[in-house]
Amino acid sequence: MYSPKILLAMLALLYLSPVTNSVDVEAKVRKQLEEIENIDLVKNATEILNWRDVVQRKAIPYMRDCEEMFQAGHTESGLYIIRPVSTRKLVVQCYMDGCNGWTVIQQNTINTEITWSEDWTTYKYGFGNLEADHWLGTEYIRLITEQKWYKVRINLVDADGAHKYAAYDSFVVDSEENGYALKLGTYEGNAGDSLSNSGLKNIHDNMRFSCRDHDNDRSSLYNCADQHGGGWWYDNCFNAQLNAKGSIHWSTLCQQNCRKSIILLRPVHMFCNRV
Ligand SMILES: *[C@@H]1O[C@H](CO)[C@@H](O)[C@H](O)[C@H]1NC(C)=O
Ligand SMILES: [Ca+2]
Repeated sequence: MYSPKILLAMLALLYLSPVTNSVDVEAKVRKQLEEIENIDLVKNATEILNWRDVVQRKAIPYMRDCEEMFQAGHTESGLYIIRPVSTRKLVVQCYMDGCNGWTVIQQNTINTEITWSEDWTTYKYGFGNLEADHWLGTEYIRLITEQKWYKVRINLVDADGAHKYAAYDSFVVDSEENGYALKLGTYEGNAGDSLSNSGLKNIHDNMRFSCRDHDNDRSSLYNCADQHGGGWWYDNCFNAQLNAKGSIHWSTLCQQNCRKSIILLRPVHMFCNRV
């Protein structure tokens, strides 16, 4: 799973800690890494900021999301191992903004190397590079949103390079039996509401997820995912579609030409204790 080089680098780092038996250490590192569900989406595991804590079984790995990581004192953005309720360990990209810890569930850029044209199972368990363009996995997103009341923030860079956002004060992904249907709260932001505005032709709120081998959309003529690529909560077909190669669309902001999107989650409860 890892190039020997990376394993060696990890071992070298571990030796800095007070552990003695090298055979034990190597076995321990391998075992701990194998317990991480989506470790294949990480190119260099030594960049996981809390991996050493995880290997040494400190309390940190049992954080449920990036907000809990932040509250535990991890204020640096980057990769972290978390453990949402009802799943094994998971690596996620955390964006720590000095006040909150946001869990990144998607990133796409206009020059992306990934095709986004994946099947249901690949969307379910995630793909891409967690440090760059990726989909965390529809199942993992569902598991995270089941734990607490989350809000979502979609950061967009428009065609002119301006940074805009759309936020919804609640975000839930339904069960797989219900097609991972999207449930959104109230919109707020400056990118416009392209997901739940009933004035637009397509509404993504309450839609089920579709991709090339699962047509859950509201077009009776064809599979929107075949026509437009990627996987999304397609209607008939879309006013927003962030999961496509070379085409990041948010109809109230950009016409298939946004430069970048990032989708982030955090629990709604928190207060900012910034000093
Ligand atoms: C992996 O990441 C670590 C920490 O950033 C770095 O020191 C190391 O050189 C990287 N290894 C490889 C093989 O890229
Ligand atoms: Ca259809």
